Amino acid sequence: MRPIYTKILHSFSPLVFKNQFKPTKDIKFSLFPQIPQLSTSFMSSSTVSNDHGETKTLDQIKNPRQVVKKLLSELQDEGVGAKVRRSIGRPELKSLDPFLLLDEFQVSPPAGFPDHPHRGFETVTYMLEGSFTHQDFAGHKGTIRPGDVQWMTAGRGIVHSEMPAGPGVQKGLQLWINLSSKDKMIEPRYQELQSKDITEAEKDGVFVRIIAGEAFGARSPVYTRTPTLYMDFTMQPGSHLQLPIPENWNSYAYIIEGEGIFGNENSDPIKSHHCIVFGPGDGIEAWNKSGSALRFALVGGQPLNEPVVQHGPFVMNSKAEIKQAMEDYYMGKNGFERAANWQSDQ
Ligand code: FJE
Ligand code: FE
Repeated sequence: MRPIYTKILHSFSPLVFKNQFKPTKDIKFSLFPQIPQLSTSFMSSSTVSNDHGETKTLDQIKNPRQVVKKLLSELQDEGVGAKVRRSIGRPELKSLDPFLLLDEFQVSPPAGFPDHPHRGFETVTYMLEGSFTHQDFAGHKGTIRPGDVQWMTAGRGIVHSEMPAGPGVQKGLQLWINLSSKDKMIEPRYQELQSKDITEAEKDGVFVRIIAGEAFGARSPVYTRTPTLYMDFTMQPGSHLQLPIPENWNSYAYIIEGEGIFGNENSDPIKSHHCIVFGPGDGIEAWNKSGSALRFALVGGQPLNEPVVQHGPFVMNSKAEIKQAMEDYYMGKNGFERAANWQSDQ
């Protein structure tokens, strides 16, 4: 292996975005294979009925999770001319098993994330403002707009571009979720949800968009191969939230707008662009004691507890598998056949 590849991929240099090979069109993958959803029996909510047949959901949180880490994400360069506020994936928060990276991106043309590979994990892109077009080496192409989600399981290999679809600044969140060793080499798969298809629910001044998992008795159709919950909460002033999260999962919140109190009612409010990591417990509690709306993403996932060896956009379990991934990418093998000669047209 030529050492230059190591440097290129490791430094996330723009050179990783230039693929030298020519296209072939021989790999097909189904965009929406039917995979049964995981059971939701972990939820500690229970439903009670009274004599009049009315039902009420109880969120039984006995041990609320406390904030164990708070990180302000500052703008840094990424991709080609793009800016991201990275929280997970920074030296201070190298990873939060199963999460590998969390970027709040803001990108204006001509900046973006041109042709680059992925192997061994999933990327979840959630648009906040503006729109982004993605194109991959198997001919899949689409544009996501505010409130839309693209849940991409890279599996054994994807090469794609992710670029702004309109003028001006386009904003969103991109989360990288690790795949377990048994799933790293699965066929790539996309789950795309338009904003109108995202399940929404409301309770006592707390509005939620359910990207993955279950809240307030409603659930998302997204299949999460690594068990994950992903919510976009908007809390009105004066509202209070309790949400169960399975005890052994890791969880964090990323504040998008406004300020909120998390974990302990008497703690200081946390403002936008902060990522907070929750400690152990059976759920989270949040309060909006400010005069304006609070919006945050709440994410939880079951840790994989496996070795993580990352080389830029390749995340595997060992150095040998990383070496293999780089060889496969540069030689156009084992899932990267279509990388040969492919170039996006954006
Ligand atoms: C990248 C590998 C990548 N943050 N936020 C190497 F996959 C990426 C990359 C992104 C990215 C894309 C979007 Cl749409 C949003 C992101 C990293 O594509 F930047 C490097 N250097
Ligand atoms: Fe990507």
